[in-house]
Formats: sequence, structure tokens, C-alpha cells
Amino acid sequence: MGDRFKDKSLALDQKVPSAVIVGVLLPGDDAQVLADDLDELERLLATLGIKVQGRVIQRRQKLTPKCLLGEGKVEEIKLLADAKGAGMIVFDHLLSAPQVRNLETMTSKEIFDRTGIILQIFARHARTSQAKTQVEIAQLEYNLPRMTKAWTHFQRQTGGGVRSRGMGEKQIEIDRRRARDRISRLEKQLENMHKDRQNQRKARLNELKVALVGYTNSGKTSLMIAMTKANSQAEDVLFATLDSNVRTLDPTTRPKILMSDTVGFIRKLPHGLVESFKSTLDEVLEADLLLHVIDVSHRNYRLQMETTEHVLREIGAGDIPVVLVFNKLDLVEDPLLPKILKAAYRSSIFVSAHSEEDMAKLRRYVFSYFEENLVLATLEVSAEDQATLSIIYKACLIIRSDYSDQEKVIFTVRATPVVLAKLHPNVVSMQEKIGFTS
Ligand SMILES: Nc1nc2c(ncn2[C@@H]2O[C@H](COP(=O)(O)OP(=O)(O)OP(=O)(O)O)[C@@H](O)[C@H]2O)c(=O)[nH]1
Ligand SMILES: [Mg+2]
Repeated sequence: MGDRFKDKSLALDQKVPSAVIVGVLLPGDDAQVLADDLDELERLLATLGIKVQGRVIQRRQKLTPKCLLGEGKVEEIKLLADAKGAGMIVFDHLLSAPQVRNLETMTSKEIFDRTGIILQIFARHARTSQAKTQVEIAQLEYNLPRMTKAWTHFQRQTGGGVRSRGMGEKQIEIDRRRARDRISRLEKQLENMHKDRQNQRKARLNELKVALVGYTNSGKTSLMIAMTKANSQAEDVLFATLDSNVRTLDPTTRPKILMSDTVGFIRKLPHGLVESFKSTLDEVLEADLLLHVIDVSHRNYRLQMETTEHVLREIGAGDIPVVLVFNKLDLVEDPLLPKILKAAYRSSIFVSAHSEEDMAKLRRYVFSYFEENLVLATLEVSAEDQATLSIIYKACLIIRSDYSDQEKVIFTVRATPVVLAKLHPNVVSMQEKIGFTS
């Protein structure tokens, strides 16, 4: 299959390193929020190696279906892009396929919107086959209505030579059909991968799960590395992590505590994209505890917090217990901020991923959170019952074991209610939830 329609963003692979970015301010919009969104768009572009040479903000009463803005304004943006030598114009606003076509005809520049840029970043950073498949589906769906444009781009690339002769609307129709077929095939593959993962997760029932969630660049991967000393790497680019990584917090604890790192959330992440990343976020849905990581040194940390909370609710994770981890404390100048936030959010902790001491504190916090939720129980197991013994060794914190009887073993353990329910026939006595004291 040709790549020409798979990826509208062909221009990004050519040497077109600069862009002009455009934001629209509608009645009721906050100018500061738009300015921050454009800063973020600039960082998104930097992640792709594209330099922003100019920025245009326009106030409008409403958007036009033809080219979003007025034609005079579009001409002005084109002149700015010409003057700056920018080959691309990137809109912070979602553009329809006809708008892209019209804008392109009017300006002779490559036209992108925020979604197109995010998709491109996702494509670069997807590592596992699951993430790659999800990104390809999202790209195909995004490009499908824009295929005419990608096609004309292709024609330009090939100089209208032999290959493009006789390939008009009909060819585009064929390409579209192929793209749709490919989407259905990929969706089937994804479903199978999804099933495999579910089976893997079943095997992990005996473990406690913590998921790191939060806005992109808040420091999730850094915290994961610092807390598990695993060797994945933190990168100062947006969306460094697209697949959730799972690691054990400390291999010696029973039950084991698994920690997973997840894809970063972002404002204006198109709904369809969140959907297509659902299986990446499955780790979140299955977590016993969420650590919501916030870059507290960021001017917009509150907005970023809200975005994350919103997405969590949207994916159905609204009921999972959350601890707020205010990160990058080393960059905060106001010494009162932690106090103020602590008063507002009781379940919160303040750390710097760069401080070993803080990381030890956060680990202890997670351990004791779970310990507080473990139930003390006495179990009696036949010495022959290897299956049950193996569950106990894997899933319980064994406080005492008594092998004095040849036929049976008596354990005093702490375990989660789920595990004790599974061991129900062996439970002799059980204490209600106990506080952990040490
Ligand atoms: N000064 C300081 N920098 C930090 C801290 N934590 C993370 N960083 C930096 O912030 C940047 C982003 O960190 P990551 O851990 O990649 O962030 P992330 O949340 O995993 O980002 P995505 O995977 O893109 O969602 C990196 O340059 C880190 O070195 C911190 O506590 N203090
Ligand atoms: Mg990350």
C-alpha cells in the first residue's frame, strides 16, 4: 500500500523546518489561555524539530466555513509566512478538510491543525505494536476526508509525471476504499492484542496496581524511573511516553506492587484520539490507586490538573482513589505554595523527582497506603494444596506461618479483600480493615 495517503503530514519529512502559528479568539475566550495554548503548540512543533517564526492571534465573532478566518486575514498570514520563509501554517483550531484545501490554495503553504501535529508526534513515539496500530488507525481516520489534498500533494511531489497520469478522482476513490479496508483490518488486530493483554492482566490479579497519570511533561516517567530505578529514559519532549510501562515498585513486597507509567494528557486532545488510545489507558482503569502527577512549577498547573481530571472521568476512572503528587518542587519559588495546596488537597504529597529523599518518601507513602487497606486474616491450608499455597506466597503479606501440624499449615497474613475472597474456603478468621502501625 502506498504511503502517500497514510500520512497527510508528508511535508514534515521534507526539510521544512519553520512555521507560522495561528490562534483564534472567539467571544468569551480567555486571551491568556489562548496564549498558553499557542506556547504549547510551539512546544509540540519543537518536538517535531519545527521552528515557529511567527504567531498570529485573531479576534473574531465567528469562524467561516470556507477558510476559518476572513480572506484578508488569510492573505496577511501568507505574507507573514513569506517574509519569515515559513513553509507551514499551523492552526491551533481544528480544520475541516475543505478548509485545509481552501487555505492551501489561497496561501500555497502546507496547512496543519493541532490534531495533525499531535498525530505526527504520536506516530514518532509509538513503540509497541499496539501503540503503532492505534496511531495508524487514528491517522487513517484523520486523513480519510483530507485524502484529496494528500493526493494533490503527491502529484506535486512526483511532478505530475507518468505515475500521476490517468489517476484522478477514481484513483482517490480507490485509495479511500483501501484506507477503509486497512482500518478494519487494523481494528481486528487491535482487538486481538487487547484480548492478549487482558489475559496477561488476569494473571496479575494477585498484585496491587498503581498508575501514574497526569498532564504531558509533568514528570511521570521521571518519577517512575526514580521510584523503580528502571532504565527507561525521561525526555524533555511532549508525549515521550505513549505506551504504558509496568514495573514492580519493590520486588520483595507481598503482595507485589506494580507501577505503570501512562501517556500524558493534553488540552484539546481530540476525543477520537483519546478513544483510540483507550487500551493504553486500560492500565489506568485497572489501577487500585492513581498517582496524579502535576508539574506544580508550571504557570497553568491548575488547568492541567482539571484537564487530567476531566479525561479520567471521561474514560470511566472517576471512582479510583487518587493521590495528587505535586512534582518539580525544586523549581517552585514560592515557599508558601505547598502549604496552601496541602490545605486545599488533603490527599497530596510534594516532591521533586530529582530528590532521592522525596522519592523514598513517595515510595513509603504508596506502601503505607496499601498496607492500610490490607485485611488481617488467619488461613488454614492443607499441606498438599500446592495451588492455594502458591497464591498465599504470591499475594499475601505473611506475618506468621505454622507448619507444626503435618497435614495443614496455618498462616497469619495481610491481604487485599479481593485475594481473601478468592481464598474464602481457607479463611478461619478475618479482622476488619486495620490501620498500619510501624
Ligand atoms: N527540575 C525538575 N525537572 C523535572 C522533575 N521531574 C521531571 N522533570 C523534567 O521534566 C521533563 C519531563 O519529564 P517526564 O518524566 O518525561 O514527563 P512525563 O510526564 O513522563 O511526560 P510525557 O511522557 O510526555 O507525558 C524532563 O525533562 C524531566 O527531566 C522535577 O522534579 N524537577
Ligand atoms: Mg512519560
